Amino acid sequence: MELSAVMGGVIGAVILLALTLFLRERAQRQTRPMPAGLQADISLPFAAQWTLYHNPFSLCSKKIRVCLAEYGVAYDSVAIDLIETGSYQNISREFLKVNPAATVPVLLHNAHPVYESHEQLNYVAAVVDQTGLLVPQDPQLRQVMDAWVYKTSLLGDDPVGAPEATAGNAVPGLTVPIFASMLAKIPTVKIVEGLLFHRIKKRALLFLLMKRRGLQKTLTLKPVTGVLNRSAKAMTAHLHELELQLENSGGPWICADQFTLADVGMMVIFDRLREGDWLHTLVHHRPVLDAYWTALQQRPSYQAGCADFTHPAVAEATAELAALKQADQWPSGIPR
Ligand SMILES: N[C@@H](CCC(=O)N[C@@H](CS)C(=O)NCC(=O)O)C(=O)O
Repeated sequence: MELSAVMGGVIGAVILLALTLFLRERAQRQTRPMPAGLQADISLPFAAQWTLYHNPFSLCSKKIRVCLAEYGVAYDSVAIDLIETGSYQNISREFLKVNPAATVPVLLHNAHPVYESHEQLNYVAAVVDQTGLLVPQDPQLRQVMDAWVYKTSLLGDDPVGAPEATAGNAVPGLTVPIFASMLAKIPTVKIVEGLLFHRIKKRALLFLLMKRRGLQKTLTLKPVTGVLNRSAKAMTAHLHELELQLENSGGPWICADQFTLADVGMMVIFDRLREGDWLHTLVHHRPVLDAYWTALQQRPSYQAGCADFTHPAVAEATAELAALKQADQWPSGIPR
């Protein structure tokens, strides 16, 4: 037999083996959307009353951490890496048993998972808040709070495509510069794992592109400038609505003098604006919003749920974005 025929056979066998291994692995790591709220029919092997699967940087993880801190609820903490903080631990076989949708946060109460962070806020309140600590007793104010919990939610699989829907949805687009800075330090092979196994391929593809181009070149990509401009415009509108609400309520909170779950949702959005170096453009020049942000940072829950979880790569990204602006190297055509 000719050498080339032997080589061809070997290469074919290797490809077949790799494909078999890949298909077997993929079968073990099936991802699918999950329904929101408490899943009473799912029981996982957990002994603690409350367990939280979360990521230091994730917006929705911050939200439930702040809520638990406000209520003084103790929980078992399980940190899960996302690709931006180091690896795709959220698509590991172990984590997919906890959440087949591959997202954090997941709150477990007596071993039953609760999915979606806005549902988690309401769930914790329903279980622990007998006195209305973070939930107004007045029905009208309750409606206001519910509306703002919704407005601060991150909804759907493609929030970047719908930043006008909620202030929460305007966040991922404004996070792109932070992602681009963080991904520079992540090995390409780790990002490819997402392409192979994550149910949403678009995100992994975008991350690969960011990784290849680096921060500054990512910021000049046409689709990225489009996303940044659209998200900044949408966030400006959401913040304008918040400003009116704070003026109407008389402050210092969304529901007047009661700090509620709605402020929990807003706190983490403002914290993300801080991380993305957007406060100068979107908040500081608006006294009502600036005073609100100052008050939010003074809550002990801000320290416990946000500041105490500062990820070094995020702090570096924030500094990098601020430095680019200061050195006048921020691309024109996108908000600064
Ligand atoms: N609507 C969900 C959003 C959950 C979500 O998208 N979480 C992000 C972090 S904020 C995540 O896990 N991303 C990982 C990934 O998609 O790979 C919620 O409010 O909990």
